[in-house]
Amino acid sequence: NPIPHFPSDFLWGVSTSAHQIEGAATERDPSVWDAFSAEPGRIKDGSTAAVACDHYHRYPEDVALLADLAVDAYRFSISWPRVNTPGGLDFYDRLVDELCGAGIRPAPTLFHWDLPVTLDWLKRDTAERFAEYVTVVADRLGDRVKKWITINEPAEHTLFGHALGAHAPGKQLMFDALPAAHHQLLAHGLGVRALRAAGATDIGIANSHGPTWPASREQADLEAAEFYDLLLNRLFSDPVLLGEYPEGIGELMPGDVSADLKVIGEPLDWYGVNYYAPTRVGAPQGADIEFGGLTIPAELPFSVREIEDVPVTDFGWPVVPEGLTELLTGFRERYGDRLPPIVITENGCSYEGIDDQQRITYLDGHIRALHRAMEAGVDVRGYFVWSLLDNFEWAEGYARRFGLVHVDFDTLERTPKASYGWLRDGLRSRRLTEGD
Ligand code: GCO
Repeated sequence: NPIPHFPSDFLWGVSTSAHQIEGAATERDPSVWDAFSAEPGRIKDGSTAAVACDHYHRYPEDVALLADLAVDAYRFSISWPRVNTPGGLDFYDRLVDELCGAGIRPAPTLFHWDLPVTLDWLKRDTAERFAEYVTVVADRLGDRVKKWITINEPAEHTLFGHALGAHAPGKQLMFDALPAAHHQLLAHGLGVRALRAAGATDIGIANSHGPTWPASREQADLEAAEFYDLLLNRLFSDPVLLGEYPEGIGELMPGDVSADLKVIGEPLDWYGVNYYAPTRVGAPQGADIEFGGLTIPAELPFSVREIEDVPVTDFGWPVVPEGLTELLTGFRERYGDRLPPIVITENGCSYEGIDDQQRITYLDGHIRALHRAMEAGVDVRGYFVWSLLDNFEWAEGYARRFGLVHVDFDTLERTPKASYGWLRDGLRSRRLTEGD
């Protein structure tokens, strides 16, 4: 187990999100995901997150699982619709107290896709509403919560939710979805300012990133891969890390973009990366491409191709640990001293079964790849496994299991998997070597 070879102050954790685990949907205002899941055909197994893992009522048991796992921190998300509901913030007050009582650092994400159904990222003032919500939360929890994440994966929420329509809010706007990207990034910057005003000094974002591999050295494939990397990676990292959009993008964004970029580029204390795998990209092939549960339409100026000769998860995602090393050393080359310390805010895989040896192989491989990036000089401060529990995997419903802990969605019984024991042994052995 590679865990004991990390610095003693390295932060180990696991991640979840409100909509995917809480349930108790009738006890809060609706989100765009409640509305989307209610539309026939939107969720592959016809399910909704109305109950999910019922974490809202079972959080003491889940915090006990975190304590037994011996993690340092727990990344969860706060449901904006629940905070809008009278008394809704009380749940997070109780959860934070339970975590602190167990000696686990809370690391909440303030937006993880479950937008109040009354709001719309295509509208600029949603960014202002977000900053107001952040202030309410920070004022209530800031005495116990020190580590904050503003926005989770604005790239995916823009692409899947507003360009392709595969996720909530189900808009198929293609490139007219770009304002949703800009307004989420603006919300991130305004959220950072709101957190600073509340005294926060440990703030990050959780952006999804992976290396983009051209399908071949052909010019058409190289150009398609370059465009994909611009759209899915640099469009979200450049404004946050450099305070500027990549060449040619700024003109596509709404409003006074140069003024907005000063907000979006607010300095961060660390930069969160959600890593799952590289993406192999080639020129469009004139037909829709099915990939990892998604349909990439033919009219997009790129196509996603299979990565040959690598294992795949039960979700069909390639397993390429060295892609994490490549991603992080590449970030260090591109951003240099503009790159704050990195935290891996998500890394995980979907496999069936309680005796999930393949998940142990996946995690072991990626933790070793992370260590190689650190040995190459990348400043990484933490690593969070996606996810503590099997949960509502968005448009896949409950068909894809990412948990270290199995959830029986009929009985809601939790059963730690083999990977849970593997991680726990690694984390505890770290403590032994530290002599704690
Ligand atoms: C995210 C991720 C998670 C997913 C995980 C597996 O937005 O952070 O999409 O919510 O469940 O990445 O797909």
